[in-house]
Amino acid sequence: MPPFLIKGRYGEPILTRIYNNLPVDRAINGGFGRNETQLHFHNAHNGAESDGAANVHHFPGTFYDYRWSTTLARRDKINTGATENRASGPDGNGGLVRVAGDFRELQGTMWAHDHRFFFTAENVYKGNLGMINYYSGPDRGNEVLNDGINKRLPSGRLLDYGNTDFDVNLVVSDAAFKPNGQLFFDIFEIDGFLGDVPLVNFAYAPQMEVLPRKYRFRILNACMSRFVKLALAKPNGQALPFTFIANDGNFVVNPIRNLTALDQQGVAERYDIVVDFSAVNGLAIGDKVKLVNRLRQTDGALPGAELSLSQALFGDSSDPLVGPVLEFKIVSQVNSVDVPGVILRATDGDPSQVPTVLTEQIPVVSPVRTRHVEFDRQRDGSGGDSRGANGECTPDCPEFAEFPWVIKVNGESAHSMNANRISLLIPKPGEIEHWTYKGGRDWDHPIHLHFEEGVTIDRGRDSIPNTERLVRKDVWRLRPDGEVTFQIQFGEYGGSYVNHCHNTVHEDFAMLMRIQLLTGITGSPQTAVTPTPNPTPDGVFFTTPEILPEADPNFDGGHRS
Ligand SMILES: [Cu+2]
Repeated sequence: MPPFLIKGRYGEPILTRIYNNLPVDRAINGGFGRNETQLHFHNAHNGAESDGAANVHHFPGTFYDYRWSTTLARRDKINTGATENRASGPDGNGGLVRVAGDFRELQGTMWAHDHRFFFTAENVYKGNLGMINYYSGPDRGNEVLNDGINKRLPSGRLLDYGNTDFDVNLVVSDAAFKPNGQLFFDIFEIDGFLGDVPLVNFAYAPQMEVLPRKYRFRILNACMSRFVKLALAKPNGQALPFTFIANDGNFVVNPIRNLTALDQQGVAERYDIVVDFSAVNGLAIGDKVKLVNRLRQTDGALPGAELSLSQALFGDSSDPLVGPVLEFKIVSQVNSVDVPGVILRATDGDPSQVPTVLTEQIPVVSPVRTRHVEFDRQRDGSGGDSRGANGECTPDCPEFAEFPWVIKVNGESAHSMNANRISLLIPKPGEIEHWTYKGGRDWDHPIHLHFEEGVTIDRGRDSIPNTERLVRKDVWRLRPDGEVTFQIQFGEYGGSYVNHCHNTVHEDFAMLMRIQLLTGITGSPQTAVTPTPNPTPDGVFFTTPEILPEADPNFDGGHRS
């Protein structure tokens, strides 16, 4: 079964009802996975109760309604009257529905996945994930509609919006199998889980037929722990250059052309690229192009060496994930996915464009406050403090698990995940902050901040690639002993969100903290911290969360500013 793809558009909210039809008996899970779920819509601007990560998992025999509002960020500050044509979604008839908010914050390539605390890796690995594309005025998913707003990126022309004939989601992951063909997973491994079988859209070594023209690919790393570095190889083994257009669903201002490899890509990062399979790149019908992973990884905690394309094409004896993961075959005609029965031909031509400007830059300004967040491992072996005095977790966790992965805010004490504890608090919407994430020397972490994207400013003493510099992201690789600084602004909604490592094994063991957003709006329930929901099969009871000193927004390493 391939992962699902949901097409959303600005101006049309989505109600998604998730039924949990899993068996009630936990013992028949095949050795891993929890029969409880909350579905996180990765970084869409939704209210906390619909973010799928507020300790709101539900049980077999129940459903949960997620209100995916398609909110465009800054709707409370910028373009509040919805007069800007670029802040819009397709109306289905060639026109646009304008929405309030900042068009520079339009999102495109996103995904959704299980987020049951302490069991996320197991449940995602079992297949509870899919992709969600948001379509907008500029990013219409229609390559011929010419209204001065639409960027006409490769996509197709048969549907008003959301064409996928030439705009294809690629979910890259790794898996391991038992002799009986069932998935294997090691629930006792805490550094990270690496599979030995590469998958694209859950298929092993797939081949995709393409026409000799431009395609857009939306590439998601959906591994549990693995980093990848992808490149394209022509039949002669040379790199096929491509154009980078979006990072984590956010357009770069100017497309970055003639790349011969992507940056390393951590779990949950999305890279959108445009590839031209035509004679422009010396390709012809019958040629085959390979998508190749060039990054060796044999340790769950961090990646190893980057191999050259020619080395990687031959595979690597220490890592079966190095090498081709997907083959493209250039053909003269394909069947349309968007309108079954229609034949698309090489002779149709390629009306798509990759314009030199895709969006405008959000300026970096002096922040109202700064925050410093360290992602670390308890070196004394004492473990984190996910368990309370009686050995219980909130929510319940595996019986014998210990929790070495911890998070520190502004130099205060280190903590592992507890859904009833607030580690960081945003006092009111609209204030611009600068955050610095810091990693450790023996590992790399792809860190995900829910709900808002940050403008990536700086990587300390490391170089910052063009695909990240001043680019909006929602997942940052820290790199071994590295750090990254970004500008962030919260708005629109209050409530309980999280910040965590997206190496899902680290996340489960329990590198995750709760963040509280307050709205300051009189009459709103989010003027105060949110009581913690504690779901049970018989209903929900609420508890009052512990608030750490560093969740005082002005508390900075021992002094109050
Ligand atoms: Cu991590």
